[in-house]
Amino acid sequence: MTTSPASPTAAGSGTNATAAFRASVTRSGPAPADRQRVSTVVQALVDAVRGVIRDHEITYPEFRTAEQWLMDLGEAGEWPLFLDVFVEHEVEKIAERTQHGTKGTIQGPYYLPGQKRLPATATLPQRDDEKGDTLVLTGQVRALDGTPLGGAEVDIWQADADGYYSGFAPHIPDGNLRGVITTDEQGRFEITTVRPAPYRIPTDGPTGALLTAAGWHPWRPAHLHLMVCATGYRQITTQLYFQGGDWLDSDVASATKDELILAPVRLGDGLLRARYDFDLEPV
Ligand code: MBD
Ligand code: FE
Repeated sequence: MTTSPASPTAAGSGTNATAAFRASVTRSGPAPADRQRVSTVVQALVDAVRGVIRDHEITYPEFRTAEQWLMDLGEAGEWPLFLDVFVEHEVEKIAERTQHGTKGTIQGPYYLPGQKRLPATATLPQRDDEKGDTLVLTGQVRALDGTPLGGAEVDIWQADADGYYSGFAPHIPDGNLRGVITTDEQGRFEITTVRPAPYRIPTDGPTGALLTAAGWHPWRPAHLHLMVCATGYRQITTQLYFQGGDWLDSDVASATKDELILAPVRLGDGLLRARYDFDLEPV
């Protein structure tokens, strides 16, 4: 057993994200495939790829490079990272068409279920020497018609002040900066945490190699992830961003929305405070 803190690697976070994804799909089980739907969608996908090859006159060396890179992506466990960064936002926009109330956005690859359950006013689990500005997020969960939803759950997870997630970086204790808050009778919550740093896609893995090869930056703006649910209401999976923060207008994962930007204020006690209310639609 090693006691020196290992530094995070793409292989480490990718492998853990792949394991987390497999665990999540085993729980819900695969949807039965509709043969016509599979045929239509997969045909369209293959046609799109063939179209790119024709339009851009893809060469054999380019094709072999792509094959190699796709195999690397799987071996590094980075399929969840790559798909959630480059594709999930498009799927979320389809879901958004039928979703009323608070805006959702992508879940990303770093959700872990079963975190510590906390009362309405709580501090997220953190290290004794947790780095960063203290942030207090208050708000209310309510129905679209304004009814407060007591007993709702606010599942929150975030990166630390260095931009790393517990469970996906070896030097952070399990469960750090993750928790499931239950709202009080008024539907209210007050979560004390630290302000996260922007997230940088690991540069030492295949997704990072692609970003470098294309000259694209690897950054997501600083964000909190939240899943808000109450019995009888449609669950919201979303993220909250910080006004004035870096990368808000060029998120590599294309997952920002104007409605999801917090404007924290620093009061006399030196703490950053922000308020955000969640409006859930009935199922
Ligand atoms: C993240 O933290 C994230 O939120 C997404 C969507 C993709 C990669 C890392
Ligand atoms: Fe994230």
